[in-house]
Amino acid sequence: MKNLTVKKSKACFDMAKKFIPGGVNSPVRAFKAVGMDPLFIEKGSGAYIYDADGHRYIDYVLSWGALILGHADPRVIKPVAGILKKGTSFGAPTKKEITLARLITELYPSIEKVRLTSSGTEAAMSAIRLSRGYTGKQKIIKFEGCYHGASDSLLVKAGSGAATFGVPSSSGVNQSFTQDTIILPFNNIDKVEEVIKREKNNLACVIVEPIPANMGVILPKDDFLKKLSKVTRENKVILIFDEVITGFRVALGGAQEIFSIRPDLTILGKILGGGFPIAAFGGKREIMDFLSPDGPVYQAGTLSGNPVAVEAGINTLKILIRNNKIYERLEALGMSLESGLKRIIRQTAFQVALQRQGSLFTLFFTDREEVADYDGVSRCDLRKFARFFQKMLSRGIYLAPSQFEANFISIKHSSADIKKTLSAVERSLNGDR
Ligand code: HOZ
Repeated sequence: MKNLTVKKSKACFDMAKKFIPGGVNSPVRAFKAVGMDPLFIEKGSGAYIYDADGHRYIDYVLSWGALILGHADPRVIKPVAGILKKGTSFGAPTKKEITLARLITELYPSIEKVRLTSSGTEAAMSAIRLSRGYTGKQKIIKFEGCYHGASDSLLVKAGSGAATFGVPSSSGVNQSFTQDTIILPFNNIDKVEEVIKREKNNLACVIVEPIPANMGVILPKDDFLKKLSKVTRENKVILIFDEVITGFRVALGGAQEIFSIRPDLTILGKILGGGFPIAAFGGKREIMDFLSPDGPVYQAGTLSGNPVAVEAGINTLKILIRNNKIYERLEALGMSLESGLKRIIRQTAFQVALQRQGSLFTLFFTDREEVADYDGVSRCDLRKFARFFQKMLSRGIYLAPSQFEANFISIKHSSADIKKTLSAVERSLNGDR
């Protein structure tokens, strides 16, 4: 294994730490969980990113899943360049917002009306407020290890960076903000049913990542989601699917398409903006009409629905809609990665478990056959994960720098990229030969 020369990245990081807390604008990027300094990225093209020292990597982070078409797809970038000349933000409505809203409602039958925001955090926070305003009830249920952005009432036992740094419940969040958040283990439907029936008169909503991907990829068991949908409906509790990661990723219509479930509200982001900052929340008309200016629940944003991100979003969705083979191709790439990894795991008898849904996957460093919840992820060998990550990086493979995150494949990844990745996995698991 060759050591990476990362002098320029290191110099950038030293400088960044002087002006930016921890040197980064989002914690998990700091690479702390994998015991090294972060790479500074110069550019991306297709399935690859290039660091400040000129190394090329096959990228499985893809801006945390946003870039399903790969980096700098000209079909997204060129029209955006055209839009930029006409102005970047007006703080007033534009026609293309209607186009994007309509596309979303066509792809997600559960969404009759939708509002655009600039980040998933805002969208999730607003969906919670809307649920409370609509039902007149206070409490919410979220699942341990699921992550719905960094707003106060949702930053309890959260996944992603919060779990990575061992502070799943952040300091600085008043207890009064979280006392109405009930935390339950994912995949345990008996517990969920018991609590919903008991708390139904106080419970505004249940928020869930239908396929959690912020504690690594966890697959919902049997009919966990179907039963969750039934028990929320029967007890007049709003069901919110956070599909920021799974939306347009596991299928064009997200996890709700795969499981044939219509949640009351849905949160979208990442792919929706094609690499630009945008997110959305939407759902049943009668709930969405509770939003200001028609209803009493306030929600707003200066850059919400800005023309640049909207243009990127429209073009990304149109490409996904027109090319119905894209999801077949992503599944084929995911499948070839899975079968290769499983062969290596069998041959080497290494204690790792692969979990995958389409182009979304995680390798868990565990002796268990499957990981079904946050407790299972917490038992993984984080030191082994960190060593594996470092070895993969030195072999030109850029994976998510935390056991508590997912990896992503884009349509620009080729069979040769998958082959190279598998060879790097084999050598990294086996140590250096
Ligand atoms: N919360 C994101 C991953 N699930 C990380 C965002 C970032 O660091 O860019």
